[in-house]
Amino acid sequence: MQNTSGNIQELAGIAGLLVAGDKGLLAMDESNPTCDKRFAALGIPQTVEARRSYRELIVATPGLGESISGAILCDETIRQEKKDGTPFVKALSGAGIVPGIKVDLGAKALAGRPGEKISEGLDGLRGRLREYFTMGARFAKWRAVLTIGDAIPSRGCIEANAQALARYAALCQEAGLVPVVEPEVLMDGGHTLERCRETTEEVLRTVFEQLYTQGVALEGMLLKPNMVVPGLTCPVQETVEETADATVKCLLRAVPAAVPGIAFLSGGQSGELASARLNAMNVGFGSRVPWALAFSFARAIQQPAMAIWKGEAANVPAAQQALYHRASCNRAARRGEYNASLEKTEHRTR
Ligand code: 5MM
Repeated sequence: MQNTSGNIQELAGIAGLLVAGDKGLLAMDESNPTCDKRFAALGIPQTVEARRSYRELIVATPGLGESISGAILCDETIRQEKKDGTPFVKALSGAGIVPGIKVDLGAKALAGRPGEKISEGLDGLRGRLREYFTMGARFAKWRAVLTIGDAIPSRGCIEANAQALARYAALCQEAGLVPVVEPEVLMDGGHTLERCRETTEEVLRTVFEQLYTQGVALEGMLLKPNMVVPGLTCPVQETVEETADATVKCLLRAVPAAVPGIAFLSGGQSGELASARLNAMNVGFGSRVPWALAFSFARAIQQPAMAIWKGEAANVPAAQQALYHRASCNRAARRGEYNASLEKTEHRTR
């Protein structure tokens, strides 16, 4: 372990807490453009106040802490408060949910590599992390985006993103924040499950090589990868069990055992499918893998709630019910106890 910050035990404690038992992370860190795009599709006004109200709905959902260990916020949200003046960070901590923060500044076009992206945000990151720690964040997240296409992702794109992820992770650990390392191989396209598997393995191997080179303590971080699935428009769509099998076997080849947990992104899968695939992984491999198999979903937890809310105060309780339900389904998936019948017996908030 090369990290010299002397706080590795503390980081390992937080990382362990985030994936303990049957809980997982809630990603509520959509950038303003992404959040606005989702609001626009549902006819919700795209304003600071609408985004604040929606995030208050989430943070104030009764019983959310039963399934959610940590919530990832964005820069706008971490500075906001509930209507009664309670800072979101305080409300989350009060509900037993560890506040986290997304710190990349977005995926931008990678020079000289048409169709490929590099996530930016390393300049000034040390200062931003210091501020977020003071505000109460105890973990952070950085997402790299890899696209599958003709001759992409290139080695240049994979290596550039892996190095940025590793430099971000090292800075987080120095600041006392657990880095959640998110290399996302996108589901967009007609590629096969096998192409996703080989790309994901190459990306993960490169990321862990860079994490080692930059002296990141694996015990004090979490990995947030894509599941290994066929492209959205691939004519062959493998079964839930086949994707679970491919995902875990890929991870076993590329992710060191010292990493305490794997918290998957949902990547545009439906809530039900994401829960079913996570469940199948825990049923088939949960007791045989070295890391916790958890979740860090955004759309697969939030989408039904946002659609019910529609920006109307009167819809808040029903939307919170939907959010609580999806979070509870994923909690069941962590235990390997999720099945389709749970979708009919709505989980009720307290
Ligand atoms: C892949 O996106 C992450 C997980 O969300 P899904 O479960 O919906 O795939 C998510 O944390 C994402 O990184 C944030 O929403 C931020 O995205 P943008 O692109 O708005 O910064």
